[in-house]
Amino acid sequence: MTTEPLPEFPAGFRWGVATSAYQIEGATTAAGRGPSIWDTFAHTPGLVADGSTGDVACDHWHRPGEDVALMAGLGVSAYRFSVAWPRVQPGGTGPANAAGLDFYDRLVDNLAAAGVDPVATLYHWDLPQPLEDAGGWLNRDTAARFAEYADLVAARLGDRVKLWITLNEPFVQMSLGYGTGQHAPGRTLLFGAFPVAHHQLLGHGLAVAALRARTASPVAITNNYSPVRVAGGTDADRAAADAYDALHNRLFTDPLLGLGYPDVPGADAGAVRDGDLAVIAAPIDVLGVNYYNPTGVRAADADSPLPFDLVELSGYPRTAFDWPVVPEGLRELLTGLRDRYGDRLPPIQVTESGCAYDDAPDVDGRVHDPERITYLDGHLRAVRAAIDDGVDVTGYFVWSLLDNWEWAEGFTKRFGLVHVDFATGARTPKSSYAWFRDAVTRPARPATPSAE
Ligand code: GBH
Repeated sequence: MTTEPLPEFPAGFRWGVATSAYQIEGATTAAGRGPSIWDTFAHTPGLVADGSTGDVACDHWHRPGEDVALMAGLGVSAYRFSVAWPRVQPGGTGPANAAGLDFYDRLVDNLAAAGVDPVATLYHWDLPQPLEDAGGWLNRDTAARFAEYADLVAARLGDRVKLWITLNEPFVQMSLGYGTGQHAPGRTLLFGAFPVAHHQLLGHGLAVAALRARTASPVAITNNYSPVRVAGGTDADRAAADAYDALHNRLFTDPLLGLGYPDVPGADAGAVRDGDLAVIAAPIDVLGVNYYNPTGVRAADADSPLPFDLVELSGYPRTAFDWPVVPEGLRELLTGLRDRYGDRLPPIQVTESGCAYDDAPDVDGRVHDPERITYLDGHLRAVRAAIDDGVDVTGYFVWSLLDNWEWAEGFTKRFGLVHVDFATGARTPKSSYAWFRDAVTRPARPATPSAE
């Protein structure tokens, strides 16, 4: 697969790959780790597509050296990983479990030795189960617990982490975790899940303060965004699209940037106390943006429990997840954020972008994934175009370094630049790995697009 050389990116642009703890680590009882809501969810029969769990996952806990070497071989300047809260506080409260933190301490040093900046996400959905038993993110107390946990991690990893990300995709934690129940903890509260949004944001704001006291490194939050396309021509369709846009794209970002909550059902449910909005609007240095695809929205049927209907966008290629491939949606998203928030918007890093395909080794043991190369090429051009539009985008992380445990889809969806044989743990770089290596080493090295 050959593509034209990518346009150059600004000097200092951060090229990275991303993973998350429960999706790759395995070793779920090692070094004193406690259970998380995802252990509970995955071990409940019928909730994960292939009945699998993250008990072993990519066995990264036993292979950190091999995985750092894969990153060094890629030439990326950064690695976004997440710290597992139940490794640091097995019961969700109390002093740090030093053995759990040791792992990340070594990882951070190994990354630095390989010339890769550690970017740490503090929460990628693996809430300690004891906190869920006390109400989870529906309980205001969880916000304070999260800030204490952030303090423990920062006390140990401090300035060696080059960018701190408090939460990953609080929208998905709220909507799939507590709204529809497709993710852990499997609650089905629909719009009754709004307190989960507020308590995560409050936890974020309190964690920002805790991090500022421990580190001079920049602090961020990662949200997922989806440009909304109106499907249908009626006023009701447009109103439904606006409602979905407020819920998906503004519910977290408006209050983070000092604008308070948009008008979303449930957002007046009494969770918000005096002073909370100021805590939530604590300045951040970077906005992390995860993008997968736009969403088509039209007015809901009369009997629908939701005020909108999501419709499949036609006319686009699709990934193995059936998500449409729309690279121009990323440019639209980035310029749209700038247009919506103007001077309030901090610099952006695209903290996840990637795709799932049914990648398998060929007879020679090589893994060819030309669709992923096309996908990444298109999305990187979209980022470059947004930079030309004047949007301050300072990094791009591929989701993911490794094929991994894809939540409710188990092992059935492969997002990696590196193929993983889940029976043996064997890693095989795909052709997209070689392509991305050549992309990230520009412009320091002349472009030699790989033809693999
Ligand atoms: C991220 O979430 C997660 O951070 C990461 O852990 C995960 O592995 C990765 O993405 C891949 O899934 O069917 O058109 O309605 C992604 C959040 C929410 C993005 C659902 C796509 C559905 C698209 N996703 N959304 S559609």
